[in-house]
Amino acid sequence: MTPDAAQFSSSREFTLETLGWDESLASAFERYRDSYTPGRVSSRHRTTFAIITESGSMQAGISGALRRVGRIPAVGDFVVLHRQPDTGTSMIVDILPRKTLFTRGVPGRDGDDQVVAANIDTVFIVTAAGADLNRHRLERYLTLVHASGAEPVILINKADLAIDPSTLTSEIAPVATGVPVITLSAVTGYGLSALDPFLLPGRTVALIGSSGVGKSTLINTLLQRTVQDTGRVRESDGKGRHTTSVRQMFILENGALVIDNPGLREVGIGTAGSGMNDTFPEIRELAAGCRFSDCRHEHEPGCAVREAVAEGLLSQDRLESYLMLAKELEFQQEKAEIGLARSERKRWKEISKVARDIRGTKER
Ligand SMILES: Nc1nc2c(ncn2[C@@H]2O[C@H](COP(=O)(O)OP(=O)(O)OP(=O)(O)O)[C@@H](O)[C@H]2O)c(=O)[nH]1
Ligand SMILES: [Mg+2]
Ligand SMILES: [Zn+2]
Repeated sequence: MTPDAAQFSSSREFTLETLGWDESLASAFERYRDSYTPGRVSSRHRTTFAIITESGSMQAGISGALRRVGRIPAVGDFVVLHRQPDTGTSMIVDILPRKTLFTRGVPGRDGDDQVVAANIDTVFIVTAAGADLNRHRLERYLTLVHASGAEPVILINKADLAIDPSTLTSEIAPVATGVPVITLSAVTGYGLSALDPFLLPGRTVALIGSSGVGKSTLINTLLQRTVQDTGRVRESDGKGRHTTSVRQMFILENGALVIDNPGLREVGIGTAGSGMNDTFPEIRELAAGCRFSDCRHEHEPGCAVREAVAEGLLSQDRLESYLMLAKELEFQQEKAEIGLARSERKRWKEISKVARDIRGTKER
C-alpha cells in the first residue's frame, strides 16, 4: 500500500471542512457544482496527483488544457475533478483560487520561482540545536514565509541534544522579530504541546527546513505512528542526507493537516520581496527617517539606518544580512523579468505558428 492509501484509506471519512474548505472556495466551486467533485492535492507524482476527497483518496491526472497553459497543481491545492465514467478515473480540470502560495527561488533556473505548496496557514520553520541553528538561514526562511501569506513559527528541534535548551531561544531572538519560537524534541516529546495552538482541525501546516533537522520524525510523532522514513545523521559532520523526497500531506487525529517536505539544500529567496519588510521590521521603521525615500542604506547621506548602527541601536550583522538579501532579490527580479520576456516571446512564437497553421488549412 502506498503511504497515501494508508493515510487516507476510505475507512476514514472526511468532510470538505476537515480538509480546509471555506466560504470563498465554496463560491469559487459554485459553477462546477452540478457535475464535478472538489478535492485537495496531498502529493504530486511524476504524472499523477494524489487527491483526498470526501469519499476517500484517489489518483488523478490533469487535463491537457491545464498542462498547456502551465497551470500545474501543487500540494495543498483545492482542485476541481471530473470523473470519467468509462475508465473510472478522475481528471483535474481546474485549480481553485489559492489563499496562500509558498514559493522559493530555484538556483540556476531562469528566475521563475518554484511552487512549494498552496493554501498553507502556518509554516513551521524547523531547525535543530547545534550546527543548523543559523540566524542568516532563518532570515531567508522568514522572508519566504512572510511573502507567502502564511504565518511563520520557528521550531528548534533536538532540544534533547542541547546542554541547556532554555538558551536556544535567546540565540535566535534577534532575528525572530515577533515570530513565535518553540523549543522541542521530536524524539522525547519535550515541548510538543506548544504546537497545539497551530495544529487545529482544517488548518494546514507545512514543515520546512534543512535536511536532517527532524521534520519527518516530528510528523511521525504527531501522527503517533511511523508513516515517513527518517534518516540517520552522519556522525562525522552532524549532517543528514536527504531522506524525504516527496512532498506529502497528512491528516492528524484531530483533523489538522500537516505537510512534510524534502529538506531544502539552498534557500533561494526568489522574488519574495514582499517578505523583507516583515523579516526586518526594525529596519523598515528606521528607514522612515532616511533623507531619501528610496534610500538603500548603503552610502546615501542622511541614512537613519546606518546612523542607528553607528549608535549601536541596530547590529551591523543585521544590516549586512538585510543588504545581502536585498541585493539577491534585485538580481532575482532582474532574472525573472528576463525570463518573463523570453517566455513571452516563446508564447508569441507558438501563437503565430498556430495562426499560420489555421491560415494554411483555410487556404487549402
Ligand atoms: N536527538 C534527536 N534526534 C532527532 C530528533 N528529531 C529527529 N532526530 C533524528 O534526526 C535524524 C533526521 O531526522 P529526519 O526526521 O529524517 O529529518 P528530516 O528533516 O525529515 O530530513 P529530510 O527528509 O532529509 O529533509 C534522524 O536520525 C532522527 O532520528 C530529536 O528531537 N532529537
Ligand atoms: Mg524527512
Ligand atoms: Zn537609509
